[in-house]
Amino acid sequence: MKLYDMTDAPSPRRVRVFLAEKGIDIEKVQVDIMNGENLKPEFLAINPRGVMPTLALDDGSIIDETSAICRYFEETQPQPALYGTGAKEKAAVESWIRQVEGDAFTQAADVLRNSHPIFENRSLPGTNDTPQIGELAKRGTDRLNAFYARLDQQLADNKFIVGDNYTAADITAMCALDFAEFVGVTVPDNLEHIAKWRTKVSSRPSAQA
Ligand SMILES: N[C@@H](CCC(=O)N[C@@H](CS)C(=O)NCC(=O)O)C(=O)O
Repeated sequence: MKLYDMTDAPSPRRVRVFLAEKGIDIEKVQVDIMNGENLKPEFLAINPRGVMPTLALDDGSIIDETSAICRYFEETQPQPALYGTGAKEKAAVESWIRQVEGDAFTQAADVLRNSHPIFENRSLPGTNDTPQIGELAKRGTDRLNAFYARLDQQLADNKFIVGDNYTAADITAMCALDFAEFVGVTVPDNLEHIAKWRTKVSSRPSAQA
């Protein structure tokens, strides 16, 4: 089994943190997205979508999409449970992962990919040939700020995003916020609940994975 990875990219980081929390160690192969290595025939033969992370199983099949890869490991090694336990908590984890992916991850990607010259004609990840749209960078910033306010409210009454337990929702949000800050959309200082939660999740050893 191999994980196609790029150390500096935010989505593969979600898988690495998840694996570190589970105590799972697998082979990782670095693919340089900035140099377009993911769009070369060698990688497209592995995953025609050209996206990272990609998990290659020993039977030759591949799994992509971060949450799908994490769910594979949640099934093969259920403890510690990172997708929640019980119907209600599992649903809340799923809901928050989808919110963070749509309202934070995608928005940070829009800010970066629609403004930085290196992503000219690569404004969507993988094998798309899409021109940049400057307005999407502005909209991404606005939507991130709206999300920060909502997340801060959620964390006002919860130790972690869905309650008392650290879950894949926390991993997703930690990686999304670090990515958003990297692209220049910082969390406002007055959002104290995010600040407190962030110190907690970022000080876990897995955050360095
Ligand atoms: N929804 C996908 C997003 C994957 C994604 O966008 N990955 C980026 C790296 S963070 C990528 O592969 N980029 C390739 C490119 O820019 O061409 C997931 O969660 O796995």
